[in-house]
Amino acid sequence: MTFTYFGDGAANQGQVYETFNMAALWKLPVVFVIENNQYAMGTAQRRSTSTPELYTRGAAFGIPGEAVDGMDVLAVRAAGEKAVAHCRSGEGPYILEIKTYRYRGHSMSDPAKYRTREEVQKVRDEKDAIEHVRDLLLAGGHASEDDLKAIDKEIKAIVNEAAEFAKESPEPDEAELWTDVIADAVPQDA
Ligand SMILES: Cc1ncc(C[n+]2csc(CCOP(=O)(O)OP(=O)(O)O)c2C)c(N)n1
Ligand SMILES: [Mg+2]
Repeated sequence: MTFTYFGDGAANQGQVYETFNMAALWKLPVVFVIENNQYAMGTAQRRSTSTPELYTRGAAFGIPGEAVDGMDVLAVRAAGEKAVAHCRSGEGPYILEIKTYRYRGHSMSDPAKYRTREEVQKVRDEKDAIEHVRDLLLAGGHASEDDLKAIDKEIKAIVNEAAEFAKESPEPDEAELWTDVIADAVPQDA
């Protein structure tokens, strides 16, 4: 069972459809997760994409799919479970279009001038995924404000420690280029 992730911009590339074809032909147990954050680098989806319902992109290959509110953790879990059950039953691949939003630019060199601050703020205020799950946890009595603060603190420490470890570690050996790189041929009888 494999999950493969790519963006709305990547979803417009030709090799995605070659991959869909072979994955469907070989009934591979793969969930294609399309993270639709509405921008491909600085290009808004409406400027680049003829059919924006990316979850339907597998139709030509017989691959079912569905769109999911990516800002709703429980909806994502439910859709993920459904997709996994589909793949594990031997029916081949499944597409999940996760509808989300990118708060920051594509990279450090992207000042995000192609959209307004108000647009970004509106999503933060109204749809933020972390705030949503926080509300669910508090409302359901699963955690207190203090519990959540403690988790935040713990996570910040883990991230800081990982960043320090990365900065202090030596450059990896060239031989590491091949570590975990797998490019095996599919057996003839598959
Ligand atoms: C094969 C290939 N073509 C083009 C690029 C240049 N490129 C890098 S990111 C990007 C846009 C990706 O958009 P999306 O998949 O939506 O990712 P996001 O910007 O949301 O992170 C492009 C065209 C690339 N890295 N590889
Ligand atoms: Mg994108």
